[in-house]
Amino acid sequence: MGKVRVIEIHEDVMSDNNKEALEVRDTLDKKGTFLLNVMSSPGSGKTTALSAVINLIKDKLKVALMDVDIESSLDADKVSDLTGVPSIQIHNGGLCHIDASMTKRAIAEFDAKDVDLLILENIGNLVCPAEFDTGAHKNIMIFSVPEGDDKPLKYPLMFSVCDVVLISKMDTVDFFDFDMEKAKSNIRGINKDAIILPISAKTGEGMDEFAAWILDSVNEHKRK
Ligand SMILES: Nc1nc2c(ncn2[C@@H]2O[C@H](COP(=O)(O)OP(=O)(O)O)[C@@H](O)[C@H]2O)c(=O)[nH]1
Ligand SMILES: [Mg+2]
Repeated sequence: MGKVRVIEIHEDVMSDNNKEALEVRDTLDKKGTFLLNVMSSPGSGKTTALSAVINLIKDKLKVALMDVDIESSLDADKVSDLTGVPSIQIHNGGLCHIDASMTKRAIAEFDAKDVDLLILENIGNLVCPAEFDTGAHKNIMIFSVPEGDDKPLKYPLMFSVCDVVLISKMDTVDFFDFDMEKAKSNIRGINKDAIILPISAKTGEGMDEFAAWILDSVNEHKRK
């Protein structure tokens, strides 16, 4: 049997993506649009938390949403119904991530000139989305109380690329063996700069702080 030649394409794919992500950020900077990438495992509460926070900020900012899923437009429809902001659904062909070329094509669907804040609800997955720069200005992730306080130890890359970690479903904390101090120290061990915010879309806990962080980030981006 002849030797099989192995070609490493990972680095090329990544460097092409990184170039494209810089182009996306540059285009959005010129239009004054801030892109926020939101990642988590499926069911952590992205759609619910985003709908709630959009309702707190939509009078102050022009907001639009891009939702990524393998099939259906359930989440994009839900956010649009609950908030009234424009949304589009991206079907990414069954891939476990979205990359900058896909963001670029999706952004072209909006007249982004008139959008202050574009939110990307990424595909539910804690591995692949962390590897691809989407062109976003900030990355946030949500991990929910039922997923367990050791999640950061299992998926360190995702926790390392995020500016904010939201710990969601705080209303369920009494029903799970979730140690908040352990969760925070597990996150801190990977990413000492991340802002950690416990939230509950059900009770409203932490939602004002989440909204304030978004408003500050968008305004800071506009000043640059
Ligand atoms: N108890 C509780 N349930 C929540 C909360 N946020 C979301 N959920 C529920 O968790 C499930 C998944 O939420 P969803 O927003 O669709 O998660 P996504 O897949 O990350 O977008 C739904 O049944 C939500 O009602 C919360 O703060 N508290
Ligand atoms: Mg969702």
